Amino acid sequence: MTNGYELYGAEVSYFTGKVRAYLRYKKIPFVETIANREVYKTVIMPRVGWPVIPVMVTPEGDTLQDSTDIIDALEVRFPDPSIYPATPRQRLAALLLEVYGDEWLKIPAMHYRWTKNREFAIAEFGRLSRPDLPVEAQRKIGEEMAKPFAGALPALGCTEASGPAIERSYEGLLAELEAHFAHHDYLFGSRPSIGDFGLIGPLYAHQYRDPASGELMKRVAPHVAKWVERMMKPPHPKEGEFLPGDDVPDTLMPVLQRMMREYLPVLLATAEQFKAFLAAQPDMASGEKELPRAIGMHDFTLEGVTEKRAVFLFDLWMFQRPLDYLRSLEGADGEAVGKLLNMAGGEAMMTFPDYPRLARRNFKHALA
Ligand SMILES: N[C@@H](CCC(=O)N[C@@H](CS)C(=O)NCC(=O)O)C(=O)O
Repeated sequence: MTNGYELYGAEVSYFTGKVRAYLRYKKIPFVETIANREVYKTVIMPRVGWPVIPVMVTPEGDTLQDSTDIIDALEVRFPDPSIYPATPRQRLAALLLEVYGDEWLKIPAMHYRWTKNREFAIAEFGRLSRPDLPVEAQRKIGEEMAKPFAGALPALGCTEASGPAIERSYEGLLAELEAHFAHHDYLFGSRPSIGDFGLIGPLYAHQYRDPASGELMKRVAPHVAKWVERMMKPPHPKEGEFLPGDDVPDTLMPVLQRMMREYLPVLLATAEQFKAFLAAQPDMASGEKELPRAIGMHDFTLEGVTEKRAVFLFDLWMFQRPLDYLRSLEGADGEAVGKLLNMAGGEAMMTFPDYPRLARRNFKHALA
């Protein structure tokens, strides 16, 4: 047994923010420990096998990793109030926006952090890892620790060529969310949903807390900044309702349209590339060899600019959630979400090709 729920993470971390916001809304008692060098060595590596946060250790001593798996395990233990809308349009939109926040909005988050908040991020990385050292030594350590993160920019498609398009897309998204949060506390009413928790990942640590990004958000999208504050310090934990009548507010349509326009072609190409990859790699198709995180490169287009990015399996694992839900719907429910997807420009989701199912084993992707 341990002392309640233990969260290992950091203020600078995308997915720790998602889990922390959830724990606070649900009023689940937890202790957060900063994942410094010692914690990576003594807790994260032995339990998870690779360096990643957030990690949760339950009171029974079980390890959970991946924000989605952490949240879903806790939803079983603390079901009320559910963060999953019960009605089809809201639920599908929430699941879609979780994937969008988790995977696609990494692009602007990483672009802004490492091109506009670099010195701050390096100082924070050093301070969190080695609080015992003087500032100059922390800076050197921060510089080392930042390498894999800043080095991931080209794999995410963040380059000098795509930078202006990333900024146009992100500022467009901020304007769309601003129009929504001017009228609603959360995406679907007065209760946060899994979609809100997906979006808070990029929109807290990177886009609100990093100073240059926070200045931009507060200036051009003050209602979005207020939503971030509500998410991170819920004024009414465990309260609120989803809008009646399965309403997906019109103000969310431009956000869903942006997701479908920018990201659905990438998901389709990723599914096709995964099938081709397995056909060419029998030892991976048979499960003998571990799947890699990325399976090559492909083109993507943002605001008219085409750039290359790595093809990540994480996207396909996450996309199974809205896809499974969509495929489970019949009759009037199926028709209702069909109309929603049409309006969002996401018709292609209804004929999305089957692809080999992904599961998580030993905190990594594996064929199910
Ligand atoms: N999708 C995972 C991803 C976790 C993740 O990417 N964590 C970042 C920090 S926010 C990290 O530790 N990355 C190290 C790596 O990916 O190698 C989650 O939801 O927990």
